[in-house]
Amino acid sequence: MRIVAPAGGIGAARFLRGLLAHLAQAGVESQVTVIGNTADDITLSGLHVSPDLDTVMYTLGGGIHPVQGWGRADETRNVQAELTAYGAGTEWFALGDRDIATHLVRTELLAAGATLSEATAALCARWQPGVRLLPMSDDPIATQVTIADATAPGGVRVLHFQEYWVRLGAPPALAVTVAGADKSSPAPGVLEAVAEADVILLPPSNPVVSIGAVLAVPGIREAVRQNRNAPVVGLSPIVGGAPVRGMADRMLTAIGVETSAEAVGLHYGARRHGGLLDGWLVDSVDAAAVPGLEAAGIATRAVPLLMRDVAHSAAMAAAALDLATEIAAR
Ligand code: FO1
Repeated sequence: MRIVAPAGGIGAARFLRGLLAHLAQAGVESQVTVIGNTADDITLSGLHVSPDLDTVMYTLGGGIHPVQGWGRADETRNVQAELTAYGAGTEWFALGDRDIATHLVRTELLAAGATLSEATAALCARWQPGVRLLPMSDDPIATQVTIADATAPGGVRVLHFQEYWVRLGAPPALAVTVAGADKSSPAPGVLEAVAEADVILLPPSNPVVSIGAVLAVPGIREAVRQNRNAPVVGLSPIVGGAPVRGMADRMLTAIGVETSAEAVGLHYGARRHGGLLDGWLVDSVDAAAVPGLEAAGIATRAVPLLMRDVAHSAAMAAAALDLATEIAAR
């Protein structure tokens, strides 16, 4: 079974870990291709950091910091302390010593002319994540968030996503822009993977700055819609009216979408009405959303969506694949 999943960071990585566990337990012969969001990427101290690619790679490769969900386990921050002593570096974005090695290898490869895809493949050769991890694009794309700022000209400030999220703690946002996406192309293999997929899953990532950023790369959304052999099943990142983690509520508000499992499902839209979804999983607490989503043409199931451990995320993956099978059998 060829499974393709656009992915953001922590939520997607934890879901994918459950997916791989389920496929192994069920003895399903499968290849999983992950299309990683690169619009969170940031250059710090000259190093190219790809947070969402690294979170997937580390989580599935066994090197992730288990509590944070980003960065490396068993981390130290001696380099960052030295940078601070020089008055250099950016203390607000924690770069651990082990993590810096990843960014050094990536940056060295890019400087030698490699593409982000090639650099990602080289890093994954070490980590063996058990999926094919493709950047959504090898072109520069950066999510920018606009906030109100009375002290700034025009009363607004446009921020790099990481500064908005990590440095400022995600204050209310007025707009979100995936800068550069319109001029970008999908990375090699992305469109082919989508076209050949048997199932396409939208993990419980941020629908605006993670999945939304991947879908903003020209050609990817259309490739998903055009592959009629592959049921598209998404999992709500919103449970009981709130994001399970992160700032999806502020991002959804910025684009005028209510923070609910139903609103996000309708935001992705039913494939039969020009959207993406054939199926949608909401948490059991949001079971009341099922009839409205079904009426909108999206096959919907209410199942537990809190990923407390691998077993829970494996059960979620099983539920998503079961729904995909049901949809394909129609
Ligand atoms: N998130 C934080 O909240 N604080 C940090 O200091 C931080 C550092 C960091 C370093 C490397 C990396 O790959 C991710 C890091 N993140 C940090 C998480 C990151 O902001 C998010 O994982 C994604 O950008 C959103 O999905």
